[in-house]
Amino acid sequence: MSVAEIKVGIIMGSDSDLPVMEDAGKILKEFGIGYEFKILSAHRTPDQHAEYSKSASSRGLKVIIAAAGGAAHLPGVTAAHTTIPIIGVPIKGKSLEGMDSLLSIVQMPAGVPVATVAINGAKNAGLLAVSILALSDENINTKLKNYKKKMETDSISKNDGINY
Ligand code: RP5
Repeated sequence: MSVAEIKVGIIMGSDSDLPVMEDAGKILKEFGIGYEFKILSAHRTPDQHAEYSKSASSRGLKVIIAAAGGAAHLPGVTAAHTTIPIIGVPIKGKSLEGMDSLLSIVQMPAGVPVATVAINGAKNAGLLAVSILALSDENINTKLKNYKKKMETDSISKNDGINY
């Protein structure tokens, strides 16, 4: 896939975040949306991360999903560098059940928003990126409507066979 077709950047602080973040990629793939995975850390690779965030818009990215665990500064610092919508995914680490990541990401100062999903909420991060892109793409919008319709149908059908 060419760089021009990539609409969503999925960045994360460590390769240890990958098993969770693969779900975001799966959703984007399902909707036929181009994406890229990058390991970038606000702490370990600050220059590379800043360069990525500052150049994201000019490279054609429309949304960035940023995941981090612990002192999870990656989504917020990304938002500081760009006007592209940032979706933050708090990663559940080895301690504190992911509450450290959640609070680090969700408590942004006024003026620098990050749309924070649930702890390990990579699937919803992918779907939120789809929703943002659907605003300006009728094809994606139709697919999203169909996705929701199927979810509704599947949920209703779970009542079949329940007799109590
Ligand atoms: C964060 O530190 C990463 O996003 C990861 O969730 C956490 C631990 O990283 P590793 O020590 O596993 O590389 O920056």
